[in-house]
Amino acid sequence: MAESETITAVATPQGKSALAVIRVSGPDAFEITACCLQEKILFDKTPTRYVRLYLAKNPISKRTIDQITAIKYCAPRSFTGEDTVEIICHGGPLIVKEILAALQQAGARSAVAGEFTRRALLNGKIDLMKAEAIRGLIESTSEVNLRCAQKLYRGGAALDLVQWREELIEQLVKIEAQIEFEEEDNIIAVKEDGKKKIEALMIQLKGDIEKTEKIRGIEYGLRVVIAGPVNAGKSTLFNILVGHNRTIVHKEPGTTRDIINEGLLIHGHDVELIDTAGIRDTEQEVEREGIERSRDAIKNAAIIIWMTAADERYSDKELQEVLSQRDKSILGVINKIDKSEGREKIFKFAKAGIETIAVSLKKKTNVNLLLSIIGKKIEEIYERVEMPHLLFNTRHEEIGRALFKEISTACDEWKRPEIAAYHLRNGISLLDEYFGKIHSDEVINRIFEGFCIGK
Ligand SMILES: Nc1nc2c(ncn2[C@@H]2O[C@H](COP(=O)(O)OP(=O)(O)OP(=O)(O)O)[C@@H](O)[C@H]2O)c(=O)[nH]1
Ligand SMILES: [Mg+2]
Repeated sequence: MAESETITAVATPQGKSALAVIRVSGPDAFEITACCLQEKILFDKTPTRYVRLYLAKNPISKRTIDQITAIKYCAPRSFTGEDTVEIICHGGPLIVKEILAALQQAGARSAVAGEFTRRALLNGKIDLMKAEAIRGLIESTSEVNLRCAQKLYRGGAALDLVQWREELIEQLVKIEAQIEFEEEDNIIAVKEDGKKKIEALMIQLKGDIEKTEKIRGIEYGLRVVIAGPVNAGKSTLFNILVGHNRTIVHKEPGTTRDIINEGLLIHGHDVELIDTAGIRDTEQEVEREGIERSRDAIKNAAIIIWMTAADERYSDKELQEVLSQRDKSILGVINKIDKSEGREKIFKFAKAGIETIAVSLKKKTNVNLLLSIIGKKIEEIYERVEMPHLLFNTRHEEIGRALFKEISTACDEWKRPEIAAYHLRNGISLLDEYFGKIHSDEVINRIFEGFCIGK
């Protein structure tokens, strides 16, 4: 479907930069751009994909705006599939504004968010999955999301899912044949065999749904929680890690009463660092609420840094509390060794199999070692993150869950062919939806609403 309007927008971020890229796309892209160049004839004669210097001007006042380079791409060999010009100008916001105004005065319309990619989709230059991948590449603020978007961009699961679709169709055909004809023993055997194949797909899908859930858990950064008894030095460590005095440190036990979090990069990885209220028995209502929140944070953590003071007595109860979180990555930190050696604690923690380090945050003893161990633990978790094979974003997840439901119901109802066939058919439609073979405007709008203008 060809668009009649020619659109324009800056494709690089707003603000000052060395260079900026302005796109013009649509049937009149060449003519409109030519009107905005001092060297109109030269531009007209220049072959496509050939880079040349020009002076951009306002088509009405004729005033020169900037020295630019412009490249023509002829339809359909452009990103949008339309005639397109890419103008590279100096990245001053006023220059960009003036060139855009000139292009608009010459007849282009300002593009809306995602309009270039939407045109690429409508012109068959990319499919829905590629459009989603592009959005993911631009939008990802976390490493795991970027990895998903890159996988999708490279073709992701397409091949697997095409095979899945074929498998579902094959089973559907067999079931439908069964409905038409008399039941015979050998048909029943084929049917049971088919059910096993579908069940194998279910297992794959379930694995992928679980992987996606894990990724969601670290999407906004791996949760690293600093927890432990009161007055152990938790907030002191939090401030060291975030690099400023974000939270109050005080000798009074029970200083931190709430959850305090801050996003940061550790060894290049996104981390959500959380300081918590010290855990102790207390009658104080506010503090008790704070401790509840600490326990919730511990439950949702990927890494627990358990801080405890060397000069406070070892308690079995404390160690049990730490051990109850064994499924997490735990680092025991015995702090304040400037005050006491804390041998018993170090011994008991290490004996219980908890990686333990003795430090003094005050005297800076072993602090660098502590930081590198925390970094290593974060890296270990990121390395262990398994990428999904099929589901790379929330739209895929929704479809994946619905598909799982349909095919598992089909398996449950395998002995009632009409019902099983109905659910298999639904499953095939869901796969078509996944590929974008069938899509509503709503789905397309959802994909494009997250795009920036100029993409
Ligand atoms: N001697 C000594 N004091 C320390 C050390 N680390 C922290 N402190 C002090 O211990 C006190 C408590 O530190 P915080 O960081 O507030 O401890 P916290 O674990 O956050 O305490 P709550 O928020 O009350 O649970 C402060 O006075 C710190 O200066 C250390 O290595 N040695
Ligand atoms: Mg504190």
